[in-house]
Amino acid sequence: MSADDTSSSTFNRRDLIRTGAVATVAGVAGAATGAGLSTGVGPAEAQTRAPAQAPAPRGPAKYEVKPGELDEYYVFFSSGQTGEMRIVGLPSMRELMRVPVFNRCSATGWGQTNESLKVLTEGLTPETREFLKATGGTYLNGDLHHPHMSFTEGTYDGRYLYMNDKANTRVARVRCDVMKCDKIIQLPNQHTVHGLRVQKYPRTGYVFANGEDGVPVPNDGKVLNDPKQYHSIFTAIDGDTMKVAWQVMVDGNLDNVDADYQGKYAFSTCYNSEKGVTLAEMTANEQDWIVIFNLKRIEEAVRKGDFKEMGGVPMIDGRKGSPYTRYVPVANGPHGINTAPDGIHVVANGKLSPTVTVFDVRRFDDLFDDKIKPRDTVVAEPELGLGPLHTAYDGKGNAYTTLFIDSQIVKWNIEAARRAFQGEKVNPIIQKLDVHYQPGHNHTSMGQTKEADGKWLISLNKFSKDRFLNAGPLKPENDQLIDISGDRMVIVHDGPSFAEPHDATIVHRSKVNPLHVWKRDDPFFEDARKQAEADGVKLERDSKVVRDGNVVRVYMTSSAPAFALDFFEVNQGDQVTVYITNVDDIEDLTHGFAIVNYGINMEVAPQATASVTFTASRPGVYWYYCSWFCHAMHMEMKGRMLVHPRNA
Ligand code: K7E
Ligand code: CUA
Repeated sequence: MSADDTSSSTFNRRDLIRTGAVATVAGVAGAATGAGLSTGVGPAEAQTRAPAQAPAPRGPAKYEVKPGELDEYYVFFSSGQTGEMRIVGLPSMRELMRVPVFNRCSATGWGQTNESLKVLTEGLTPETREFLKATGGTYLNGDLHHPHMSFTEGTYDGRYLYMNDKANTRVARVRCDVMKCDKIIQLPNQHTVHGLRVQKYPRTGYVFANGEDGVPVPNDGKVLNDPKQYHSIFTAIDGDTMKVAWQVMVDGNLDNVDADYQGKYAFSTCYNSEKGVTLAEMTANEQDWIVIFNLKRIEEAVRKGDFKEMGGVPMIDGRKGSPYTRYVPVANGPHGINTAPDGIHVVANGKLSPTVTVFDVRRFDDLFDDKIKPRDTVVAEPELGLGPLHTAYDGKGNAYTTLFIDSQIVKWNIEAARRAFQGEKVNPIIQKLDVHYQPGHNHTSMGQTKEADGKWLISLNKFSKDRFLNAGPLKPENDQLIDISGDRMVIVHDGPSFAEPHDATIVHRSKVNPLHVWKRDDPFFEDARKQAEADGVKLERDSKVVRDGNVVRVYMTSSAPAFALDFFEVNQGDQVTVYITNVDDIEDLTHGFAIVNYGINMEVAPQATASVTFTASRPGVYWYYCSWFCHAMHMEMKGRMLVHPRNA
C-alpha cells in the first residue's frame, strides 16, 4: 500500500464521522437513519461539509428514492443460513420481498403447503428420502449462498434465478415471473455445494455447482482417514430441466466458480491441494489451484461414454492429468473467482494471500492443447492488501476487490496490473476505501454481465459492530452502498441485514417483469387442478366437501371479506386437504388461511390456489381465519371446522 493510499483511506473514515456529525447538528432527518449520509442531507449540508472533503463529493440527492418513487435496480440477495432469497431495491436499499426457498416460512406456509412440499421433496436423493422419513420428509434448514440470474448472450434474461444450499447439497430455481421457487434438486455423490454460477453464453444452459467438501466415495462409513478415497465433485445442471447433466471428479476442495463469455469454459478456485482433512493439513502447502473445465470436451466424453455412472448421473474423471481439466497453480487458499465484463479477464482472489491472480481466457485453448504451461495463462498478480475475497467490475476496466482483513475495498485497474506484471513501474491501485467491517462479497450494478454500467457497488460486510443501535450480542451484517460513478468511491448508505447475505446479484429493472396476479393455469397449482377435476369441482367456482373414506377434500374459494364456506365438518382421524382458491383478481389482495391450534397457515395470492393436508386428530370446534390483511372486514373473514370425536 502506498503512502497516498493510506492517507486517502484514513481520510475517508474521518470524513464519515465528520459528515455524520454535521448532519446531526443540522438536525436533518437523514441523521436518524443510522449513517446519516444518504437520503436526508440537503444542499446546505453538502456545502457545509464540502471543505472537509477532498475531492468534493457529487451531490447526495441522486441517492434518494423519494416516497412513491421506484428503484432502478433489483438486488437478489442470498440469506445464508436463513435459507431464503431476498429482493431489495437499489439505490434505496429497501427490502422489497423475501422468497422462501430452503427454509420453513410461517407467513407463506412454505414447507407446509402441498405445492411447496412437492418442490421441497421431489428432487431429494432416494437415500435422503429414507433418512428424512422419520422427520416429516423434508429438511427444515438450508444455507443459501449464491443467487444468480439466467443469461442469454452475456446478460440477464429475467427467466430464472438459481441458488445453492451449502447445508444440504441442494440447488434451487426461482421463477422470476412469480418470484416463487419451482424446483429444488439435491446433487448426488457430492457433499455440500458451495460456489454456484451459471453459463453466460450462449445462454443458461448449465448451472455450475461446486462440491466443496471431499468425502469418501462411496460414503458408507467404512473410511475416515484415507485421503485417496476422498473426492470433491463439480456438477453441471441443466437449468431448463433442473436435472444433473454431468459431474466431474476433481482433486482438492472446490470453493467458488464462474464461467466465460465464450461458452467454452467454467473455472473454480480449489484449495486443499494437500487433500488434508484437518485445518493444519489443508493449509500445509504454499500453493493451490484454479481448475478449468473444458465444456466441449466434457460434453464429448458424455456422448462417447467416457464416464462411470454414479448415483444415476455421468461421472467424469477430471483429476490431475485428465484431458477434461487443467490445474493452474495459485497462492494458497483462493476464494472468489470473477469474470470481467470485457470477456477476457478472470480474477481469482487470494484470501490467504494478499494477491489476486488475473487470467486471460483467450489462452485457455492453448493450455488445453498443451502449447503453453498452466502459469502462462496468468497475466497479472497485483498485491492488493490483506484477505482479498471477491472482485466486482465497472465495465470501464477497473476492478473492485474486498479485503476482508483490512476492512477495505480496493479499486484497481486491470490494464495497469498487466503492465506491472510485465515489469513496468506502475501502481494499479487507484483507491482504498474503508468499509464497516470485514467485507465478503461485493457487487456492481450489472457487473457480472457484459452490460456492467459502473454506477453502484455494494459491499456485504460480515460485521456491523458499532454502526447500528445495539440489538444484543447477535448483530446484523452491514450492506453498504457505494457510488462508483465518479473517479472515487463514496459510501452513501449503511443497511443492516439479518443472517447472512453472502452474495447478491444486481439486475437493472428493465430485465425483470413479474406478474401482478397469478394466471389460473399456472403449473404451480396443477396438482390441485387435476384433483379438483377428478372430483368434478372447478376450483375458482365451487366450494364443497368431498369425502372418500377417511380422506376428505375441502374446496373453498375466498373473496374479500369471506370464505365461501363458513363451516365444514370432518371426523377425528380423517386425512383432510383444504384447497383455497383466491378468486379476487385485484392487485395485492392476498388472503391467508390459518386454523387455530392446528399449526396451519398459508398465503393465497390473487388468482392462486394453495392447499394444505393434515390429520384431524383433535376433536372440537376450530376457527379458521384469513391471516393476510385484505379488507376492512378482514378480521371477520373466518369460519369453523368441526371435528367430530371418534367415538361419538
Ligand atoms: Cu461467503 Cu460466496 Cu459462500 Cu465468499 S462465500 S464471503
Ligand atoms: Cu382475506 Cu384477510
